[in-house]
Amino acid sequence: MREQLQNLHDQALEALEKANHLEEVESIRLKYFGKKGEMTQILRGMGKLSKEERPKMGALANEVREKLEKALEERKALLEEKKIDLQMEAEDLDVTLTKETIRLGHRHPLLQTMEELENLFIEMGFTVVDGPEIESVENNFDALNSPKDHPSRDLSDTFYIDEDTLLRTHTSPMQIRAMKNLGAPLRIVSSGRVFRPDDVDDTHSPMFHQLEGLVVDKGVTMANLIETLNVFIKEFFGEEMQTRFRPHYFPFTEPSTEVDVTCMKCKGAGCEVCNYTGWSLELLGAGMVHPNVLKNCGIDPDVYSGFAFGLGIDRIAMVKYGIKDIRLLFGNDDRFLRQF
Ligand code: FA5
Repeated sequence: MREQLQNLHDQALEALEKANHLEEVESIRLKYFGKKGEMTQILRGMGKLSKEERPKMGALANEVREKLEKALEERKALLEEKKIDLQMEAEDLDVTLTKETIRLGHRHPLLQTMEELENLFIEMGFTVVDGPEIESVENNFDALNSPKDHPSRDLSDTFYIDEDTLLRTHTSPMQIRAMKNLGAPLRIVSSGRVFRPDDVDDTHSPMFHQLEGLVVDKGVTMANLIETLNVFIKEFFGEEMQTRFRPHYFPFTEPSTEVDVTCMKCKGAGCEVCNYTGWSLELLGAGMVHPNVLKNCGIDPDVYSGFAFGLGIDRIAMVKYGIKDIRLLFGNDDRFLRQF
């Protein structure tokens, strides 16, 4: 039995040394210590030994068992450690590896322009208010003193939803909402999308953006309007920019004007961008709020007066960044957008 124990000991250790996987260690354990394992059998055979031999063999068997159990544990621990190392090696990050970089997006040039405009007017003491794109005919036309036969009301000039509702054709209904909700005095700007069934060309889009400004107070004059717009234009485009006020007609302002600024490219000298006029595209409409509009909003025109203006934000972005075609702003072409 001594020899048997010695052989078992040697064979088991040799097998353990060769074991490279935890599963192998487990099958060795079962081979020797399982229910029908070799070591188990030997221990069971102890009973057949003589009284003198039993304690000696018992002590030897215990020694072998302890040694083997220890060896099994050690091999198991070693292989477990090795397994973790291998796993870590496989998951290791190679920091020197170059990977295609992810380009972060940024705000659309139109939104950037809108935010820049709003911030400028906030600095000038205006409050920003927000309004709906789906408007009532009342706010978009009637309360703005627009005659029932005004051409802009035609089906061909307005997207109607039903008889009383439309997609706002300008941000001017925000004048009505602001005056009715806030009363006088007030100083607000409001920007957003507007819609007109205009034919698409370089400078026209059926969906574009406007920023409306409105000041109502005692003693407000056309001089305040011109000064406010001049300060804004110079702050936004640069000191060298000149403004040109052309007389115009809007039902909701009297007198009314349209405003152009110096061509950004030639600074007024005349070039192909401005068709050799020295002036940029028409940027905005403005005027003194019509007394009927004040009255429609419950404000006494004998006490209060006001001015209003409506800027084409897309056109402003075009002038500022030298964009020749408005369609580029809505085309979502990454090659165009990443320039801003
Ligand atoms: C108006 O919409 C008036 N509500 C502006 C106003 C407000 C006048 C307050 C007086 C007082 P107009 O239709 O001219 O005005 O449009 C204003 C600006 O929007 C234009 O100067 C132009 O810059 C821009 N715009 C007009 N139509 C288009 C279009 N189809 N595509 C892009 N921009 C446009």
